[in-house]
Amino acid sequence: MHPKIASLLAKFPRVELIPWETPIQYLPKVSEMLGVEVYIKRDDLTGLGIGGNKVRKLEYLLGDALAKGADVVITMGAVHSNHAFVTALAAKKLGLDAVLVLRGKEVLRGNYLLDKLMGVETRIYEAENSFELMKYAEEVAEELREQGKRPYIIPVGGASPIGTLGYVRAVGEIATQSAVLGLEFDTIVDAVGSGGTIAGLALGLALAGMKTRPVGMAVGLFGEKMVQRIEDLLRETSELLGVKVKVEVPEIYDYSFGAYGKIVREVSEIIRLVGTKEGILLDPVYTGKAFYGLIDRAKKGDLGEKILFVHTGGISGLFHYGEDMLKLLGKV
Ligand code: 5PA
Repeated sequence: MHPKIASLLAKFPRVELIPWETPIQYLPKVSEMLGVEVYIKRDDLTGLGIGGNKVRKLEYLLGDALAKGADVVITMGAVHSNHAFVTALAAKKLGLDAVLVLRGKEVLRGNYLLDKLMGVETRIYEAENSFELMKYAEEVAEELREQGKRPYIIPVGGASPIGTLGYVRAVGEIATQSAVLGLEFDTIVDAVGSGGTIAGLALGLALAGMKTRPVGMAVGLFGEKMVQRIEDLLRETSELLGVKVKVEVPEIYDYSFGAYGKIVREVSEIIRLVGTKEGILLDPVYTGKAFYGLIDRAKKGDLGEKILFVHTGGISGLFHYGEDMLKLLGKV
């Protein structure tokens, strides 16, 4: 752990949900194919439930919830939300209750199936996007308060300044691991959904004084609102940490293929390629699209010679959308 990052984070309450440092692995076949060195930070192996990036954010978010005396956690997302399921599971592990405010078609697959199997309370609402669910989450919180409960709301994807600390910490881990490996990455690439992961990476890299460039691959439509959200997260998280650093919004490319959650053949092919060449499973909503973006940009020479891809998890997506993917891939 990078000493400066460790000391900046020391004052924040954190519950340890990740029992290890996630490994950084070399991807020989993909590297050979692209003519650059591609490494992967295995944050799919964060070790709670289905793993993924959300567990890092939850170490600080649930640390804060416990410090504030909460007894029930409310969060929101699409029915396939990795974040929602992992939040509920981590909350329950810590003895807290959880209510999930979700949107979309109720199909008993992937994470929604896991929500049900784990007996998590879910409520489904109509909304254009997950950010619109906040008003329903506030209604649920009010209802719970009237019953004498102490609710704690976690925003979509855990994208708050406290959640963002999780990825500042991840950079602290990457800094020492890359020093041990004798590697200096030109770029760190990840999938951008709610924006918290890329904001934490960008801030962490600036604090650690690393030259590595963060590059985001947007998996939902990327516009001014998102840039604003990431700018706000960068500023508010710096304030929370009590540091004065000016960090620009990272480079972000749109690899949504037209819509968040749209399942497409090109991405399904990349998932099969990385699975069969490297033994690593990506998902069709987040990491598959981001890895497609990595391949595309690396071929154009935009990502430098040494690239670190952050595998942010999301394996449940394969079990939610696998049939659609198979149809797109055609018969084997
Ligand atoms: C998600 C997000 P950020 O939200 O921090 O930008 O991370 C994007 C991301 N990879 C990357 C995986 C596997 C993810 O699940 N998921 C959301 C969810 O509800 O699960 C927040 C959208």
